[in-house]
Amino acid sequence: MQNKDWPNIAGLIGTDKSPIGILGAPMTLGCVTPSDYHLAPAIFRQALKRISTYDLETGTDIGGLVIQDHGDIDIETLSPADGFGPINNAFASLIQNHSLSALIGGHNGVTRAGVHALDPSLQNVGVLTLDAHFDLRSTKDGLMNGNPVQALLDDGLPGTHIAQVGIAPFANTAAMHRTAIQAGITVFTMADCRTHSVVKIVESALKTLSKSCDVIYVDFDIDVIERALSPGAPGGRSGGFSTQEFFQASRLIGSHPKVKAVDLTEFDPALDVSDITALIAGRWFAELLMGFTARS
Ligand SMILES: [Mn+2]
Repeated sequence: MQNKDWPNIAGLIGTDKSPIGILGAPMTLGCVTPSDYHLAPAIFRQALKRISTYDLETGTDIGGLVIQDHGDIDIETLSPADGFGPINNAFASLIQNHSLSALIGGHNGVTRAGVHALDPSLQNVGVLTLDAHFDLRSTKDGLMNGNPVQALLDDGLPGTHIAQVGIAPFANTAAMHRTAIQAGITVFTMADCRTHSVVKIVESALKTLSKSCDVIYVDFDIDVIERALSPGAPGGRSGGFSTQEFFQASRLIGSHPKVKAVDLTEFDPALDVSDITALIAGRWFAELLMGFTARS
C-alpha cells in the first residue's frame, strides 16, 4: 500500500501490466549448509516499504514506475532438481511479458532455471555473476547452491559467455579456478575490483558479454558483499564489496539494454541483524529500477 506522504518502492508494486516483473523463488533445500533462504522473498517485499522512490543524490523520483508482482513459486519443499521445472516455467512467462524480470531467491540454486528461462538454447545468453564464489562445485552428487555455474556448463552454456565478478581468495579451490579458466570464463577477482573499481570491472564484463550474446542474465549473489556489512549472507567473507559498490554495480547493470533478467540470491533473513541485509536487498532493487529508467 502506498503511503501518500512517504512514497516508497513497495507502493509501486501491483498486478497491473508493467515493463518490470518480479517473482519470488523461495528455494531453501539443497544447500552447502542448512539455511532459511525461503524467508527472503517476503522480507524483501517488506523492506521495499522502507525504500523511498526518491534518489536525492540525482534529484530523480521513480514514483511513476509500475512493477508487476507475480507472487512466489511453491518450491519451499522442493530440491533444486525438482524446483527447476516450476521456476523455469514461471520465470519464462515473466520474461515474455516484461523488459526486465527479477527472480527473488532463495539460494543460488534458482539461477540455473532462471538462465534457461531467458534462453532455452543457452547459446545466445550471457551470464554475469556478482558472487564471492565460482559456484563450480561438482554436480556429481546432485544440484545444490554451490554448483549452478557448473550445472550450466554441463547443460551446454559456453564458458566464454560467462563473466564472474568479485571472486574471493581463500573461499574457492584451485580446481574451480582451473575449471573456470579452461572453460573460458572471464574471471574478475576482488583484487581486480579494488585495483580498477567495481564500476569499471562490471562495465568491462558487460561489454565482453555483449559482444557474443544477445541477452544477459545477471546473478546477484548477495554474498559478494563484505561480510561485516551484511550479516544476512551466510556465504559472505571479509574483504568483499562495500554496499556502495554493490549499489553502483546494480544501477549500472539495470541500465544495460541487454540485461533482461536478474536474480537476487543467498539472502538468509534468519541470520540478519537489525534488517541490514534486508535493507540492502531493498536498495538493490531501487538501484536496478534507477538504472532501468535510464535505458533509452
Ligand atoms: Mn553463489
